[in-house]
Amino acid sequence: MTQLGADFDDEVSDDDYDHASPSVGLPGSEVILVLELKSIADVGLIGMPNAGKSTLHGALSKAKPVVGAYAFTTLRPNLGNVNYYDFSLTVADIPGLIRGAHENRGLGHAFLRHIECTKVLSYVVDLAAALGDNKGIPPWEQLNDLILELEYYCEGLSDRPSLVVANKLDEDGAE
Ligand SMILES: Nc1nc2c(ncn2[C@@H]2O[C@H](COP(=O)(O)OP(=O)(O)OP(=O)(O)O)[C@@H](O)[C@H]2O)c(=O)[nH]1
Ligand SMILES: [Mg+2]
Repeated sequence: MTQLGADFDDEVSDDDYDHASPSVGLPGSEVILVLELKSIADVGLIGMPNAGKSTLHGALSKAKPVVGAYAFTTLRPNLGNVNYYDFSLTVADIPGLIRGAHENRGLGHAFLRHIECTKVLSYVVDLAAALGDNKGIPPWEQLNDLILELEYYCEGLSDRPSLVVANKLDEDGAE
């Protein structure tokens, strides 16, 4: 006979009851894990503020980034998918880098960390930055500075496959 109640007397044997009895378990363990995402996108758009990264990102993907004619419009990385027939890749629009980013200038090195999580580096340089009355940095210096910031942050980071996007080619004198 079991103590499970009269309705079950015929169906539940004493053996069954013994199996269901709780036993003393082993002590549990606890661990705190800090996990870091190692890959956020296939391609990262890297450039000085205002170079046109977000405009390009919006043109390549369905992302709807905020675009503005001032520095630091983008404050955090945005992802978008680029689809071309059966080919698809993820592109990350990374906030603008300035000289000294590795020393936490501008938006700092938080975003250099995001660049580390992309496989291909796409340097977006503004061909119009130093044209006429514009007081920006000439394109070749932009490229040099960007590469240096990556290297200061993490030696060898700029060795990844990369391409250079010469942006704002439509501006007078840019070509
Ligand atoms: N003439 C011209 N202007 C462009 C081109 N691409 C972007 N712009 C303009 O450049 C300005 C900056 O564009 P964004 O796409 O916001 O630049 P960004 O690199 O994302 O800037 P941050 O987010 O601040 O780093 C905007 O006024 C755009 O309209 C281009 O190919 N030609
Ligand atoms: Mg932007």
